[in-house]
Amino acid sequence: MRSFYSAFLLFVAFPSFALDVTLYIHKDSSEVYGRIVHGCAFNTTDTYSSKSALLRVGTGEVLNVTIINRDTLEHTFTIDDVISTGNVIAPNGTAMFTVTLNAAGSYRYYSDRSYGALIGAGGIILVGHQPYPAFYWNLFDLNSSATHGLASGQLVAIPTPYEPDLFFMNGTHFPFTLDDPDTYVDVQMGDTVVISIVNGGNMEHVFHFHGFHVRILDSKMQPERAGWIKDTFPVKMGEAMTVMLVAGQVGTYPVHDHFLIAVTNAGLYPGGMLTLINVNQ
Ligand SMILES: [Cu+2]
Repeated sequence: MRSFYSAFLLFVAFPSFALDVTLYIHKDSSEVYGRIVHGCAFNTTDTYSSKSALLRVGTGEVLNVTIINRDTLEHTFTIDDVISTGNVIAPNGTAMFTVTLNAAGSYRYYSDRSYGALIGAGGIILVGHQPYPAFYWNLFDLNSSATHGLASGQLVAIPTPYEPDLFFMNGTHFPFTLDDPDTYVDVQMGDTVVISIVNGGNMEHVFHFHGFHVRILDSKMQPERAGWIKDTFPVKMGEAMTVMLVAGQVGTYPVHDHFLIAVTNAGLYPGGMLTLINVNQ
């Protein structure tokens, strides 16, 4: 009886399902509101996009990540408190990592090199919280003129005082946040969904929901807030958190950073970290 029981536990603890993904590290420049920005990202295709990959796995599911580094500098695949050593991807090299996350919630993955993390090389892994549909807000801010020195490695830290001029959700900014189905929360009346939020930027952001209060399901940096029901909450630097939204009323409602500087594009309002929740009848 005892051996039967432990065999059963073993089966539960080590399910045999797995997700295999390939990510490409790209570094490139693009024009955003007339400013040239040097960015770095983990992309799902072999073409640069400022939107880093958003991954979703089940709790305990094996995640096999193959990373192809297209940069001429080494990078890392880092998840705070999960993988922080032996995680280097050589310049123009390939490396494979296997990660199993047993606790439901949001995780931030990133390259911990200054020429990675400080110009946007990071994304989200959402674990569990099935069966709810998920949306993702990968937050990032930058000072466009500093990105060039950071990208080359000539600058290894953000110059102070930090004066960010561009603000991103999933590599894009309002009004284009409404063109991205991960950022624009378009749901049906009565739906329950989760929103996975990571702050990979260089300042705190404070999110304000119009029309709804959301339930904080998990938070890496403020775990005591799990279970709180709020319409405004801080998303600290390095934070990874998940909130639950119950779409209980029809209509269109803004969600934005309460620091109004972050709701601009190169000083022009409205822009940046602003999206909408649209609840259809
Ligand atoms: Cu508001």
